[in-house]
Amino acid sequence: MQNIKNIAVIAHVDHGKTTLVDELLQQSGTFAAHQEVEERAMDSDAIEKERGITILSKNTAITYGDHKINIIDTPGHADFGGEVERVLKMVDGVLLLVDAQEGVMPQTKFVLKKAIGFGLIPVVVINKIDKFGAEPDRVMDEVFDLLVALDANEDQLEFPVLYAAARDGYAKWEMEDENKDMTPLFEAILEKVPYPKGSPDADTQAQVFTLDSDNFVGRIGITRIFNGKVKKGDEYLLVKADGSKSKSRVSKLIGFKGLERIEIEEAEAGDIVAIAGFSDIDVGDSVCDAQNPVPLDPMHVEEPTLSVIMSVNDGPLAGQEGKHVTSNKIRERLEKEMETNIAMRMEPMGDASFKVSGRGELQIGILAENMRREGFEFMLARPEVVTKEKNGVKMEPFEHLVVDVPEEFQGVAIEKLGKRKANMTSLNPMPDGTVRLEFEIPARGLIGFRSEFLTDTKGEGIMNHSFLEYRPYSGTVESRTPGALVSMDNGEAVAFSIFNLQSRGAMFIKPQDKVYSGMVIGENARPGDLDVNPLKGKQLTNMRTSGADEAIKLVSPREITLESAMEWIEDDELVEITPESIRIRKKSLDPVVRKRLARDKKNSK
Ligand SMILES: Nc1nc2c(ncn2[C@@H]2O[C@H](COP(=O)(O)OP(=O)(O)OP(=O)(O)O)[C@@H](O)[C@H]2O)c(=O)[nH]1
Ligand SMILES: [Mg+2]
Repeated sequence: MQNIKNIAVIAHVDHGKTTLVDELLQQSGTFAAHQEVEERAMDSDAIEKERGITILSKNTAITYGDHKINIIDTPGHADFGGEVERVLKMVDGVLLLVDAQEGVMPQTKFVLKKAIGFGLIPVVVINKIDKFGAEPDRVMDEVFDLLVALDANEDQLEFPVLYAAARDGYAKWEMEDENKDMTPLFEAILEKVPYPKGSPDADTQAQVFTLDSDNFVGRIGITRIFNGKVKKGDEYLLVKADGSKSKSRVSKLIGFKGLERIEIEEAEAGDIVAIAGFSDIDVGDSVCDAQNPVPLDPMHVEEPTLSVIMSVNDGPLAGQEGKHVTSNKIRERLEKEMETNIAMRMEPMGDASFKVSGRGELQIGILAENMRREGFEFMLARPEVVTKEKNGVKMEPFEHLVVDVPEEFQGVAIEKLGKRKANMTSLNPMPDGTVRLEFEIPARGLIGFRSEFLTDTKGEGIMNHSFLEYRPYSGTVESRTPGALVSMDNGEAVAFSIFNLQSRGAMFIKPQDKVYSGMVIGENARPGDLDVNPLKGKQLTNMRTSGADEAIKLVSPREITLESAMEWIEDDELVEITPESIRIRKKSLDPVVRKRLARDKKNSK
């Protein structure tokens, strides 16, 4: 058997996972001397590059001495926790990175809890020790306390700790040691991560944890082989989560080496390889010996906590900017997504709409963003939490929330979160002069909170949250206070009228933007909606010079992103998404119907 180590790199968002993998690739000499490699090479997807975050976990392999190390880089954002969960089943060890200044954050807890649950011993890497304000000792204590709180066993509590600056390319056993290179971390992996169990002589058992596709061979399943061998050309049985089986031959077997993929003839227990030849291969499927199939447990990841209704765009501007606009197209695309994304769900709701559920607004937002880039047009309603019934009690998801704010904003943060049913669990001054507040809050209370929080803290507050558990329903929580400025006409917005409306609130549109009756064109500074006319030009009698319009000073409109719009809207509003635009509209475009609904709502309160 080869000497193999399989590890996943896990952490809270931005604590340096992908950067660390870069360095491990570089310093193991996996790249050829002349090879040009981009920064954060593993973040290969377009949206990942743009946003500087990892969305999908990805694997690579390096050679170190006589060992092969398979490394899986995972996403740190809470919404992609499902990715991390399924990856943890595929590895025999984890590198847990913790930012030496930020310390233990909500997603550190979430991923470590899962890793501990799988019995893995973490190699803890306190990263970014170069940072001003780094406090490695404090952070080390936080990690230890967390492990105790998570009921780690004795072996797990003896976890090894290294201190690193991934970006600067070094890791070391003691803070006093010299800053050299990654050798100590490579040693830690070889010494502390167990070898894979399983035997190459047993019957084949492998499991798919990610999908990929190749123009020549079609669908590819990236699998961890737990037992036996996988050989190119041989026949295997594919067993799905629902028990259905199909036989097929491996048409191509692909191994990993750095950022490259190489065709191989055979791989054995302990390794991670990509398999082609099974046309309907999916995440969680087992690839088994054809004569003596023993499938592995299908994967279970935590259920989605947030859902939104996606529907066909039926607004007056529908079909002008997108290629795929019908409900059939949308359904096909969503079905395709659900095959590979086991942390998401989709349910057709009739009347050309679908309920899409995921872990959070970002996860659903990324799917929506991918769809609009592919030419889709559709609408999204306000996100709702997924409630459950347990012993006759209605339960809702709660989140662990950490906010870091400059001291002067502590009061307003606590007050606003109180209204959203948050319960403060700790308050700690941080070395950089900010205060760290921790809360437990119903996920519902967080919908739409981010933009309000950023305004309240003048952009200086930082918030992070991740799923805690389901708890009994906590009653009504407050939502957006300001109303909407709603267009009462169809056409192109005029600078002069936008200028006049500016004093009413924050505008979302600029001159010449297409608007329609019932479209939300700004945020009313006061509660309640206001119908306004963004098309009104200047009266001729007032016209002095022809260039006067250009002299009007317009405040630049508030930028609406897909996620900020999803956060902002209320129950009676929708986000309209096309490849070119993101608009907000009222569900009902008819002003008379809207008035009646608003009156009914008021009366029912
Ligand atoms: N000061 C300092 N910055 C670092 C270090 N390592 C990484 N960074 C920076 O931290 C930021 C985030 O790094 P990434 O490697 O993308 O973090 P990540 O954990 O992969 O992030 P996600 O995948 O989105 O969860 C980047 O701007 C890095 O340059 C370090 O050792 N010191
Ligand atoms: Mg990353």
